[in-house]
Amino acid sequence: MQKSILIIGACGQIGTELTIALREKYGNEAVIASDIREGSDALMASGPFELLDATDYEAIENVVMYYEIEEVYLMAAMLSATAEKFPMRAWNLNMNSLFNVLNLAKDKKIDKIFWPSSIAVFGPNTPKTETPQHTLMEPSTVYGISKQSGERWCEYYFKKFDVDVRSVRYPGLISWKTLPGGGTTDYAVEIYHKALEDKKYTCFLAEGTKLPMMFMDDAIRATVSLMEANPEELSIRSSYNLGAMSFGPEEIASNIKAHLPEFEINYDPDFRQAIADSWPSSIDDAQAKLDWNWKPEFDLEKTTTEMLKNLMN
Ligand code: AKB
Repeated sequence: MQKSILIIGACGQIGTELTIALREKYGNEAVIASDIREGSDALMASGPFELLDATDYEAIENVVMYYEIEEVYLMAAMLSATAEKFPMRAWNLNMNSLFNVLNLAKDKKIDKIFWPSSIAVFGPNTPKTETPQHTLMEPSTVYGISKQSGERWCEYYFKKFDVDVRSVRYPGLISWKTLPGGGTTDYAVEIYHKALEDKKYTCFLAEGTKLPMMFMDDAIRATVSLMEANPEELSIRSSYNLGAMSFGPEEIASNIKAHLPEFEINYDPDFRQAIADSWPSSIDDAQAKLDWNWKPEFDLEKTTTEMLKNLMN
């Protein structure tokens, strides 16, 4: 029998593409999309959908029982910039949703969990370049504190209750199908939209703000590979560092200029600059490479070509 998968937060930036990818792999009926609101027409039409609040344990349990769910991908979260504005709402959403699925697995109602962490787990005292898997963390943002706490709980549930939970620390993600919302790395998506619409973009991060980034196809491939990996091979049950490329806004702008010579970038940094300044500029993902053969396929040039090609259509 085909395994049954639930995606919570299926209508967000990652959830949308993950749902499509998992439906292609396991069949439309095997992948139940859920979110607090409905998503794109393409997502809604492609398979089962449930309106679901990630903080409501009983509602999740009902869906899990009804569809005989084995694996849960918990993609619902409040990201870094919005979380600074609503700290308690961010903490409640990011932590309660995680406890809901960890407890379902502890009670043997589901077998496996994917939960996304982020480069936001690192803080201003962390080594900035080639940030190691194990290092000083001390996150200084609401979102980062919730993600680091989440990592500790994942490892605890794995060790204490044998819960099969797997996680990666996503860098900023660049995609054309769904817009991100409320993140500090969102500029790296907005810039492509504005380049095509207005031929200019005012960036909310300063020139030289180098951050780790990844094209969505790589992020989805990483997620699915980690979930398919042999559990014996996984040495990390908090969350794996994951790298692909690192650049500042001026580098992405000059890449866009190579395709659209009239494009102009300006800088007007806001409160998100302080968040970006607390994060690493590049990531050492040797452990992910070693344990489950992680290898990125998209660099900045390839990403820019894909983004412009798809957004122009
Ligand atoms: C954000 O900017 O908040 C996210 C992240 C790096 O986790 N994209």
